[in-house]
Amino acid sequence: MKRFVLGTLCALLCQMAAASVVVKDISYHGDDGGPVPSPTQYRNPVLAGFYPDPSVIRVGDDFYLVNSTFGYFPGLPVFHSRDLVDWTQLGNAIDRPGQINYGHGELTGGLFAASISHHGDTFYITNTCFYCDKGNFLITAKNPAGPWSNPIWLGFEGIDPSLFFDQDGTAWVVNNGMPKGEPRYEGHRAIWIQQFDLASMKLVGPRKVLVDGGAKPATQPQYVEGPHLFRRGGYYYLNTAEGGTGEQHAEMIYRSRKVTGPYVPWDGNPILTQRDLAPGRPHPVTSTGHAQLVELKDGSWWAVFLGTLPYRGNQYNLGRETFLLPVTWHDGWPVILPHGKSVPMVERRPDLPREPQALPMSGPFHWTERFRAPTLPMQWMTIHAPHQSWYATGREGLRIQPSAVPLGDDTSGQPAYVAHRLQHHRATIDARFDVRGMRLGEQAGLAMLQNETHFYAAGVVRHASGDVLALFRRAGKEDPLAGVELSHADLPGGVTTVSIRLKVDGPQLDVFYAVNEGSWHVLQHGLDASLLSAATAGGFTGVTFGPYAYQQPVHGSDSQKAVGD
Ligand code: 6LW
Repeated sequence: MKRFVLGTLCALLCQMAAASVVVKDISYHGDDGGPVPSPTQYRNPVLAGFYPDPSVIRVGDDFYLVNSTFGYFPGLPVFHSRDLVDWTQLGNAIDRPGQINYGHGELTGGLFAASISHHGDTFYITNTCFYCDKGNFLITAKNPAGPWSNPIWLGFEGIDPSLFFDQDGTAWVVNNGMPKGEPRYEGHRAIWIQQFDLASMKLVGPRKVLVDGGAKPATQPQYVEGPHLFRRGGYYYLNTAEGGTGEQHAEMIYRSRKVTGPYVPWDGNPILTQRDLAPGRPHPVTSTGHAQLVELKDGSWWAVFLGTLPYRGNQYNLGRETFLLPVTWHDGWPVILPHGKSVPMVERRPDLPREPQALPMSGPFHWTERFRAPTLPMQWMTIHAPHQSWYATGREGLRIQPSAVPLGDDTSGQPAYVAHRLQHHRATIDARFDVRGMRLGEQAGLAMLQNETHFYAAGVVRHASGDVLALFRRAGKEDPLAGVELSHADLPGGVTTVSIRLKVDGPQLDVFYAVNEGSWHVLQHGLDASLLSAATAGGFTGVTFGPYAYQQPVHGSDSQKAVGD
């Protein structure tokens, strides 16, 4: 038995030592300029980059927030804050490969909008795994940092389930679903409610429609979704998003004396939107919606919601980000932002003691990651969950074993790609690779990726004739799964270390490289980074970057050398 374990371990480690690349470090510098907050202010977004669909709760003096992550693993980051502004990630609610079966779907499928709640001594997250596993589920944890339970599948159709605990301890799930009967128009959806029994962990009693279509059904509202219930005074409030998660996105409010309705929409709706503002305004924020409101101990209210920061019209690469704004009350109705007002980039901080933050999540910042800790830091991700270990952190850095699956293949296995969210429009990413362990036919470098059909990848390719630094681009389904080679530079013989730099500035990307810690050379200037925007690439994710390693199919003379290698 012991020998078997050692044998298996050696098989893995020896294999990794034989054919792999080592990422010595990655440095990130990002600065988008913009208004600078004074000491009494904070900056929006509070979580920059691909942190969509925020859900927030308060438990005593502590706030917790979760985001959606789609096809990335680990999924559903859980953040903590005591001031609502400075958030520190505690863990990921989905962090075991066996917890959720992501399948081999598109990156934009997977873990949709999650909702966090708390009751007694337990935290709950409700979520939908879209196109994978069995739809809507619930997970629980005693500690929000984890471990979170395996999913309990809830078995109803639709998305965006949110669990609400009433004062008497009864629990209710609201979610987006198809309307009763035939949809009247494209995008016609409804908000449903059903009671949830904590003892059996099952939905009980009748399902009921609370909102059919949206706040003004005659206008055929699209995609009513992201519902949350809360209580204030003698009312139950229901807030929902509608208009779709793009430029038409808006947040609506309804209220009722009874949790099961009927809910009446406010005639002052929407309580948040940017859809009717002038496109040329300074510092535009678009697509605002999918909000959740939270009450502070002092009785004031705040809201988190998603928004995007576009360049050139409505193009944005970073994905949907998490914003924060104070809520004001008007005749018993909450308003996140009065009509016609643009989302402020800086705002007065909540009246809460300031909380130190482990890692900056907004504004200009830089960091260097050396991957020396025993595990990958919790903000790094892979595409779907790894079912065998192909990367390892340690004293030398991040060792990656190349995959035969290219970055663009979302059906046959897992590409070897370790991803971090891009958090600025203007950013420089430098990565140093020890390439001594690479084999013939292998490719390893730095990628910037919006999804499997839209990415850039700059990597060392080990040919029998010598090493080259090659740049690949995939700009649509028609391109090969590993991308089209745009350019390459021959590398001198005996190269041990190669550095690759990606410099992005809104719609422009420049790629550089350096050999054996030497000076930087341009590989290609002025590439079109807008193909990484949601407008071009589609989907719900945001851009990530990181090291990748790919075992290219080996042909001809290369294959003979590789066999004897
Ligand atoms: C999510 C829905 C939405 O489930 O987009 O922005 C979907 N809102 O509520 C994916 O994030």
